This record gives sequence, C-alpha cells and structure tokens, in this order.
Amino acid sequence: MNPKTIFLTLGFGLVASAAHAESDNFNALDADNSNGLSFAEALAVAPNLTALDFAKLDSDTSGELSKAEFAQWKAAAEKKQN
Ligand SMILES: [Ca+2]
Ligand SMILES: [Ca+2]
Repeated sequence: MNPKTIFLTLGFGLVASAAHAESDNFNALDADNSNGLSFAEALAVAPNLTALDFAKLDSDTSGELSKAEFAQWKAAAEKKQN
C-alpha cells in the first residue's frame, strides 16, 4: 500500500463514520421510513423551514432530503452557529 492509498483509505473511513453518526438522527426523523425526509418530516427538526428553503436543500429535486442532503444541511447549520 503506497502512502496515497493509505491516505485515501483513512479519508473514506472518516467519511463513513461521520455518515453513520448522521444516519442515526436521519432515521429518527424519517417517520415513514421512506429513506428520505419529506418537507413535513424536516419541519419536525426545523419548524421555521420554508418550502423554498426545503427546495434549496433538495439538491436533486427528488422531493425528499436524502441522507447526503440532510448531512449537508446539518453541516451548513452548524457552520452558521459558529
Ligand atoms: Ca420519510
Ligand atoms: Ca433529494
């Protein structure tokens, strides 16, 4: 294994563990277990969220927030607080 491979392996490991931590919260919010957060489900965690905000978060316009979209939202929200 060359150093670059080791670096990539470690990097993916960190991403995977971060994604796992997010998924716990995500699954709790996904009330109907559709594997996506609808606008109504997102309102449970962010009551002030508007439909426009939701549309911006739904980057692939699937109508639901995927785990990845939810993680991005959370990361952006945490950035805002700092
Ligand atoms: Ca759902
Ligand atoms: Ca989506």
